[in-house]
Amino acid sequence: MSDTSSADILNRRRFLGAAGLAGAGAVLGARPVKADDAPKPDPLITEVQDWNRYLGDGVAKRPYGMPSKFEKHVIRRDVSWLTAAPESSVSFTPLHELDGIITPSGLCFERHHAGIAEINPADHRLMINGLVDRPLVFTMDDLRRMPRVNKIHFLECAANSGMEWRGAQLNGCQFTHGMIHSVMYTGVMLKTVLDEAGLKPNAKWLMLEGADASGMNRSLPIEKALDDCMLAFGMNGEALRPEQGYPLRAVIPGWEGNIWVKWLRRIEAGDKPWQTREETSKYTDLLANGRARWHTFVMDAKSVVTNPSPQAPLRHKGPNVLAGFAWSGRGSVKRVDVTLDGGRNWRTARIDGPVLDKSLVRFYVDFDWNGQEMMIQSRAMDSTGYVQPTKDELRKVRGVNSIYHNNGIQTWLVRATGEAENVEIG
Ligand SMILES: Nc1nc2c(c(=O)[nH]1)N[C@H]1C(S)=C(S)[C@@H](COP(=O)(O)O)O[C@H]1N2
Ligand SMILES: [Mo]
Repeated sequence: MSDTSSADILNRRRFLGAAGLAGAGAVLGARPVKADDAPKPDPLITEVQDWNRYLGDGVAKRPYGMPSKFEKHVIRRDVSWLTAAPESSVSFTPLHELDGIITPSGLCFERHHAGIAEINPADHRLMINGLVDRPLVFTMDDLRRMPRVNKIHFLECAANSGMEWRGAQLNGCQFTHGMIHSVMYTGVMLKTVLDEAGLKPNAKWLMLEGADASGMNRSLPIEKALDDCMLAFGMNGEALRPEQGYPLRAVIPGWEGNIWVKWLRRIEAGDKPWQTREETSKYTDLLANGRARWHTFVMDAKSVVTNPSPQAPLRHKGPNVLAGFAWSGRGSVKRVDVTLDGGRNWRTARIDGPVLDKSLVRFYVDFDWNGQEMMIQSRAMDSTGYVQPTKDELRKVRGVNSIYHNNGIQTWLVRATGEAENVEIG
């Protein structure tokens, strides 16, 4: 496989007529032009189209803009057999349809334990109690009058890729890796709010509690709370979406999604961790020896190639763009390596766009495809020097009992037809 040459770049374009195409091919030594490419007028060029003839919708006909009707396939999806009820379930981000590093708000995966709470912000309260000097209650207006910050962070559910622990299972990066999103949050630093209440010296842990019907709560160590956590009321420049915890959610950068409590209504300061249901029966990692890992908060470095992938087959030979995401809960992404031949040769991917702390980064490999079978993998390295492990390396240490924290390297087999499949290299 060669890197993209200037001849390839020329061949990507469609020339005005097939004569031109043949000419360019001859000069540049490109693939031969087939008979059915013979000169044939293209009505899309020669005929006037409807959109060119008639007036379109006027302004304000679409008071809240929606994607083009030709993008209807770009949606969150669920897997019906995965959970018993849609109120306690998950829908997945269509990673293969995205670009850049920001997830559009309407495409952010959702994980609810008791459905979406619909809360009027005028009726929402945030209470701070426990080991504080001044127990306080904040309205949303109170929070909006405190010093405000904007930060881009990824949120990954600890169960992302959880179905893949025992072997390749779901056919599409939307399902294998789609329990992640990355948006810009607006809100206040958690520290600002805690300073106002005044933490007592023996306050070592916080308990965050949601206002939804699950009353979900989690324990958060005070060092993390004072470091980079936020209380967010905004995402991507507007209010949080109901699915994401409107009107207020916790942002716990780099840590498993479960602790990012949505519809946040209470923070209690205490001197030890609570043993909430989420922390004892779920969100613990059962090891092969019967012991369990507890409080495995951090999401380790991980990456996935989103294009090509089972939902996004290759359609053209010649120049192609391989695209993917990488992230690390311990800092920023330093490097991403990609192999097209099952690990025999690795090349360093081109990271493009912002490289931010605990945020998704976008990577590309511009490559040439002559129709050969490929085994595609990506491997992320983060700012701590940690390198994303293979799934087998992970299984050796953790066994296969847990569904959580699977950050192993993903393999896509791309067949000669361009179709891709979720596989593992034995
Ligand atoms: N109140 C409340 N907060 C919650 C949940 C919930 O069900 N209720 N689900 C948690 C889980 S398990 C995850 S992975 C994230 C999902 O956030 P999202 O729906 O914005 O993707 O929210 C977390 N916060
Ligand atoms: Mo989760």
